[in-house]
Amino acid sequence: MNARVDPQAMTPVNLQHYWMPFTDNRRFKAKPRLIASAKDMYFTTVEGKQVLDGLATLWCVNAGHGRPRIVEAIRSQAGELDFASSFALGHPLPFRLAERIAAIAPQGMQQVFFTNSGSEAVDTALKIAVAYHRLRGQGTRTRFIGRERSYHGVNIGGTSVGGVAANRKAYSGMLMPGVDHLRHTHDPSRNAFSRGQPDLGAELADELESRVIPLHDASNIAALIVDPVAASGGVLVPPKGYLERLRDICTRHGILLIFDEVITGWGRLGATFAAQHFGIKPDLITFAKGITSGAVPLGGVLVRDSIYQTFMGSPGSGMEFFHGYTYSGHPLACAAALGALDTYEEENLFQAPQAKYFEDAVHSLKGLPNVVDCRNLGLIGAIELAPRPGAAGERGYEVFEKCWDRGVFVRPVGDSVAFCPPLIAQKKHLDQMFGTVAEVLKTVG
Ligand code: PXG
Repeated sequence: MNARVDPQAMTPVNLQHYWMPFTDNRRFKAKPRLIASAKDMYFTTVEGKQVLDGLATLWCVNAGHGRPRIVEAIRSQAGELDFASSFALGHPLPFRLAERIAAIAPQGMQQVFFTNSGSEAVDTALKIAVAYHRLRGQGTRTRFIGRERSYHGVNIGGTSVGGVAANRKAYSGMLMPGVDHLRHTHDPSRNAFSRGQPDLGAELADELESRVIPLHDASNIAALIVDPVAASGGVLVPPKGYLERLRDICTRHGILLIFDEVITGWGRLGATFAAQHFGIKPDLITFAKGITSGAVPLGGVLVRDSIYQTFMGSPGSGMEFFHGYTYSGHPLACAAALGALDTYEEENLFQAPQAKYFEDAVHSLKGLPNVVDCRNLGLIGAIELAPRPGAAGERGYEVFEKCWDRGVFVRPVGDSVAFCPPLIAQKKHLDQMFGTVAEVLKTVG
C-alpha cells in the first residue's frame, strides 16, 4: 500500500525490547528510522515520509516492494497449506520451484537444496562439499579456503570462511579449524574508477596455487568459496580473468568451487546468476535474498548434477545426506519465490535493464569531495570516500544519514557507500538517488 500513513493512527512503538541485528542499537534507538509500508521503489516511514530504496533494502528486494504476483501468491498459499514438512513427507511446491529454478540455472546444475537463509545455504554448501569428497573416498578433503573481505553469513561455517574482520573478531576461538584465506582483490592504486571489471589483478588468483595449496596440500582441501562480487565487503568487482583463473586452479586440484551468489544471484548482474554473467561454472552456488524478492525468507544451494548423483549412488539404502532444516521448502517461501520468478520473467528484470544508465550515474560522482573511487557492475555499485583521520567510517555514515534525511536510502560500508537498487529502477529513480548523493557529498566535510 502506498497510502500516506497517519502518524496519529500508529500505536507508539516501544523500542526497548527488540535487540536489533547488525545495528548500533543505541544510536538507532536515539534516532529511529521506522518503515510503515513499502511499494515498488519507495518506503513510507511511520511519519509518512517517502524514501527511495536504493539498496533493494538489504540487497534483496530485486523486484521492488509489494509486487502483486508475490503478494497474491503468499496470500493464497497461506489459506491453502500453511505448512507441511519436507522430511520424508512432502508437498508439491518445492518440487515445482526446484524445476523452475533448474530451467534457468547453469547447465549441469539442476539440483536444488532449500534452506531459509543465505547463512544456512553457505553452511549447507560446506557440508555438501565435505560429504561429497568422503563418498568418493577422499575423506581427507575437509579444509576450506575463503577470501579476505568476503561475507558468507553468520553461522559458524560462514563466519569461518568469511573475511570481514569485524565479524570474526569476537568469535575467533570458536571458528572452524582448517580454514585459510586468499587476499581480497581491491586495489584502488591500480584500478580506481574502473567501469565494470577492473583490468588489473587477475594474477591475484595465483596465490591459491603458489601459496595456499602447497601449504595445506590439495588432498586436504574440500572447496574454495568466493562471492563473485564481494558486496557487503564494499562492492569489490573481480578483475578481468580472476574468477576464470580460480576455476582453472580448482579444477586442476580437485577442489570444489563454491560461488556465494546470495547477492549476485537473481538478476543483479544482468543474468540469472553471476556464473552465467561471467561464463564460469562453479560446482555449487548458494542463493537467498532475491529468490523471493525478500518477501519471505528462503535460501538454497544449486548443486552440480554429478555431485548429486554421487550422493544418490551412495552404497546401501537410507538417507543420503544427514542435513536439513525444519522449514526447508516451506510452502509460503516457495509460493513467494514462484510469484517472484513470474514477476522477473514477465518484466525481463534479469536483464538489469538500467545497468548502463546506472554505471554512468555511479561514475558521475567522480570529482565530488572526498570521492577516491567509483565502481560498478550490473546494478550494483559503490563509491569510496577518503576516511577522516582517526575516524574511519564516520564520513560514510554521515553520507548515509544525510541521504536518508533527504529521502534516499543507501548503505554505508565503512567509508564506502553502496548502491543496489531494485531491478525495476527507472531513470527517474536513479536520477533522484544519485542527485541526492551528489548534493549530500557537497555538504560532507
Ligand atoms: N552470503 C552473502 C554473499 C551475503 O551477502 C549471506 C551470505 C547471508 O545471508 P543471510 O540470509 O543469512 O543474511 C549474505 C547476506 C550488509 C549485510 O551489511 C549483508 C548481508 C547480510 C546482512 C548484512 O551489507 N548479506
